[in-house]
Amino acid sequence: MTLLEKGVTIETVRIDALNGENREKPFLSLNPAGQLPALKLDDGQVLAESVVIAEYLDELFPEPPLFGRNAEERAVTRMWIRRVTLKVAEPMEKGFHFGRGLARFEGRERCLPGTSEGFEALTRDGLEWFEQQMQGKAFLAGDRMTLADIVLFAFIDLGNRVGQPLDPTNRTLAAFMERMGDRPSATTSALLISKLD
Ligand SMILES: N[C@@H](CCC(=O)N[C@@H](CS)C(=O)NCC(=O)O)C(=O)O
Repeated sequence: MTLLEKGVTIETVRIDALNGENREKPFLSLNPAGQLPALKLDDGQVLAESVVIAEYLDELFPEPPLFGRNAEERAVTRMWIRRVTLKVAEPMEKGFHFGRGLARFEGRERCLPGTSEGFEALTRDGLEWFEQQMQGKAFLAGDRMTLADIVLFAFIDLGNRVGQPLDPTNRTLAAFMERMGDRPSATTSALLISKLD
């Protein structure tokens, strides 16, 4: 979505994460954390961590800004990204990896079987908190769409796919999902992903 928002195209290489290609050489020599995405720069350096990659791309291709036009706006964006990461992304991922995704992930990382329900509850609490925070606002940072919204959108979407659906009583977030889902960057990326299946 970051690339599509900016109208930037880059060369892509498909890695079969479902079958664990990302956890083996040669991918591990690019990203020792064994996760996607990774961005190889022209000088051979490799960046990993999706938010870091997005911020790097935002610096290279500043329009439209996904972090902000000044230090204060960028700080506010980073604050929301961190909150989405801590309150939604991390517990959701653990809930998935330690529960429904256990068969896939137990050979890849330390899993804590039997704890997924607790993590799923933490995720629901986090989403409830965002439901309150989003009241009266179009986006997390107010009236400007930022990477924080893309991250929240992507994780709520992931939750819908891995058995942690958004509680429909979170109406403000449901409306946010519709708004974000209507963006050309969202419809196009969904189309691109469906072609990979
Ligand atoms: N903190 C990393 C997390 C990346 C992540 O969870 N990537 C998934 C995307 S499919 C992945 O590689 N999953 C397969 C695996 O962990 O083996 C980031 O934000 O880039």
